[in-house]
This record gives sequence, structure tokens and C-alpha cells, in this order.
Amino acid sequence: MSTHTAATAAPPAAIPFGEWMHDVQARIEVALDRFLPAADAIPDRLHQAMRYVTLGGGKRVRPLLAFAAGELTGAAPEQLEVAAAAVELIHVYSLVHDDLPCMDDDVLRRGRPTCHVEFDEPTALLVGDSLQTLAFGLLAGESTGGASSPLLALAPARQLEMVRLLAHASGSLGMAGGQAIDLASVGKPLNQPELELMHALKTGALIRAATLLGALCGEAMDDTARAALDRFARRAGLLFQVVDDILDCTASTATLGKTAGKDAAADKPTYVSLLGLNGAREFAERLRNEALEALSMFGSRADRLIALTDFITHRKF
Ligand code: GRG
Repeated sequence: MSTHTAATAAPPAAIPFGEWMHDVQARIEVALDRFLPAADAIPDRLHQAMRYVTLGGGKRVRPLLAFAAGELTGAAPEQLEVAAAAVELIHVYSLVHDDLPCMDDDVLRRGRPTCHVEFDEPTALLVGDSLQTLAFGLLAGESTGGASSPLLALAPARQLEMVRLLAHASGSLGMAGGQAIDLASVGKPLNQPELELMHALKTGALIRAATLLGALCGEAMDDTARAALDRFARRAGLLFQVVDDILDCTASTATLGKTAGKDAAADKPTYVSLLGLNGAREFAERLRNEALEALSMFGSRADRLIALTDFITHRKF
């Protein structure tokens, strides 16, 4: 595989960002529908619940990041949709488990009753488990939905690297670990480095994985390009969380599609409780600038990532 540098790549097609975002969201919806077991496949109630939580909702920020990062390395959409779906499935599993009574105990997600409310707690637990294994199956080249050849067909070493990356990002040294710190920190004031570690793991690890997996679907990157993309992904992950904290105390439940104000009500440390609303907004702006600086070496190939960073910064839900 040739080594990619920013200079070798052609600029992305000039589709307006809003249209591109809509296309990727539609594409990922179709892909997820195809990769998930059919609603009438036995055990049908479990499969219906997996489809209920995965389809028809969410901003699909992680798939968007994967597709935007794929533009840096000329990745094919057919490969990107598999990698992007794998990350989204892990994300949806985390939301389902996070909403359980033993964790955040929430009844509303993506504007609809949460999985354990609509189905039941054991089903919600199994939905999370099954989405997680489906994600890794996809990265390992599993064919689903009647496909006869592997859905992801890259060099085996590349796919192994992708499995490793997503496993690390999802586990106790990534998202699950961040959730453990989150649960243990209720009612405890955290300082900024402690808060940053919690969010780098809980939210940032998967955002970083989405970005790197997207790039890994295309030409190999040299070490400098990869380090720059990694720097971007870490800043973007933190930015996403800071904005999430701001929205939790400024947006309504109806707009968010999930219960607003939960962090303050649960006495959880957030960037707003630590820095105040204006301080959190200033911090978000700083993170946005740092994220964009990290992309400077990629030239116009990074246009989608730049626009997506602005979408993450200014999103309303
Ligand atoms: C249960 C292992 C385990 C982990 C849960 C991600 C997570 C860890 C919990 C979700 C709780 C939460 C509100 C985290 C803050 C940031 C976040 C991940 C928000 C939800 O992501 P969005 O805004 O959601 O991308 P949509 O619905 O648009 O996909």
C-alpha cells in the first residue's frame, strides 16, 4: 500500500456541506438497515429492539467523522460505510446501556422511549451486547444481510488494526472506563485535568476511533499525517463533550430528544459547573481552533473535517 501524504491527494468534490451531511446520514441509515439482522429473524424481539434503537435517529456524528476523515486518504464509500457503521453500533450500544436504571436511568433517547422502557431491561442489556459484537464482526469482515463476500475488504493487517483500535476505544481504557469514572464522580468536584481524562475516555475515545477508522479505510498515511489527524481527533472529541455540557444546561428536552439538565440534577461535574457557561463557551472556541490547526497540513482535503468541526461547535442538539 502506498504511503499517503497530504500533497498527493486530489481535493474533495464541491458538494455543499449540508448536502454532503444529508447524503452520508442517508447512506449510513441504509447500511445499518442492511447490516442489522432482519426484524423477523429469531429471536425476533431482540432483533426488533436492536433495530428500534439503531435506525431512524441520532445525528450520526461518528459516521460523519469517519467519512470526512476518509476524504484525507481517498477511501471508498463502500468501505467507509462498514467502518462508520461499526463505530455507530458501539455508540448506540453505549446509549442503551447508559440509559438503564443501574446507570443514568433515563426514559427518553433520540426523542423516543429508551430501550428498556419500550422493551424491558434484560432485552436492553442484550441489545447492547449484540450491537457490540455485530460491530466487531463487521470490522473482521463478517458478511451480513445475505451478502456472500466480506463487507469490509481491506488488507487483513489493516482490518486487524481497526479491530484493535475500536476495542481499545470501547473498553475499560476507553469508553467503558470513562463511564466508570463518571459513575464514581457523582457529587465529587473534579479539577479540569480529571474532567478532561473522564471525557477523553467516555466520549473522546470513540470520536477519535471514528476519525482514525475512516482514514484507515483508504491509502496508508505517513507518521506525520497520522499524528496530525490524531491530534485533531482528540481535540474534536473534547470539543464535542464541552458542547454537550453547554447544551445540557441551555437546550430544552424537546430539542435535545433526551432529558435536559440531567448533569446538574445528578450533581455531576461538567465543563459548565467547572468553568461557568461563558468559560465553557470560550474553552469550546479554543478547542475548535486547536482542532482546525491540527488539520492545516492537509489543505483542501480537510474541508469536510473543518466544516464538521464547525457543525459540532455550533450544533443546537
Ligand atoms: C455504558 C459502556 C457505557 C458507556 C456509556 C457514551 C456514554 C458512555 C454515555 C452516554 C451519555 C452521554 C450523554 C454522554 C455525553 C456525550 C454523548 C455521547 C452524547 C450522545 O451522543 P450524540 O449527541 O447522540 O452523538 P446521537 O443520539 O445524536 O447519536
